[in-house]
Amino acid sequence: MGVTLVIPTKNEAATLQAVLESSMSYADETIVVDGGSSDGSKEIATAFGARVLVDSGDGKGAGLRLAIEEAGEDTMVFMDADGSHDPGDIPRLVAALQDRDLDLVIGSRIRGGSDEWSGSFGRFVRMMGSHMILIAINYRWGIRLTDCQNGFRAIRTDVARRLGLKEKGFAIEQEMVMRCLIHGCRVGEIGCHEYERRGGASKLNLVTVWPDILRTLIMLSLQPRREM
Ligand SMILES: Nc1nc2c(ncn2[C@@H]2O[C@H](COP(=O)(O)OP(=O)(O)OP(=O)(O)O)[C@@H](O)[C@H]2O)c(=O)[nH]1
Ligand SMILES: [Mg+2]
Repeated sequence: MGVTLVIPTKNEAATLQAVLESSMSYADETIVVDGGSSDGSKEIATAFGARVLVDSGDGKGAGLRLAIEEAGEDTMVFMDADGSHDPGDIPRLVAALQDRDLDLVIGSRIRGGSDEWSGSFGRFVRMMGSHMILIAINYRWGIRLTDCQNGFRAIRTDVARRLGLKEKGFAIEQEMVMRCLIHGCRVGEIGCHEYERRGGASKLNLVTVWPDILRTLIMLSLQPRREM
């Protein structure tokens, strides 16, 4: 399987070079999809030979959707630019897709552990919120996932294109899982460890992200199962 690695990036100059150095050898094509960085991230990506796409600036979801349209290989792996993920897990994600005949494989932080889910009240709230969403998805579709929000994941490109993703922001991750389930696609997971971001600043706004996620959850939960 050919692999397109997609790295959504917004002002990640502090970490992008190291992320590219350690990950590009696992992919046949590397796309850095940039959300209007002003810190030289785009230039770093170009210098490293990545294909650079510039999204509409509406958020991470807009970036991933552009990369899905543009990917040249039959498998896509999404990985953040902040050093939170171990590029050595890329072949494991792709192998799970192939060996277990799955359409989407999520890197589960419950199975692999996370350095970002404990240590402060804000992190605890974030972890609890993620679990509530997860429980709702598991209940609605009768499955047993342990993580539906991690951005580190692999999906078959043709499936990703047919999902009709619409989210522009951070709700894209849940939307991808839920639309896969609506269409009867096979969703699985493997354990992947999540590290603290290695530098730069978080782009996640905890106040604005939850309404988006809840809206997506309610809207998609009401949709019947249907063919793609
Ligand atoms: N293309 C694009 N990428 C984005 C945008 N917003 C965030 N990203 C990238 O999406 C990835 C995830 O964003 P983060 O800020 O790390 O979000 P997070 O992992 O939930 O938050 P932290 O745990 O604090 O790191 C990072 O690689 C960001 O640079 C955007 O608008 N467009
Ligand atoms: Mg991050």
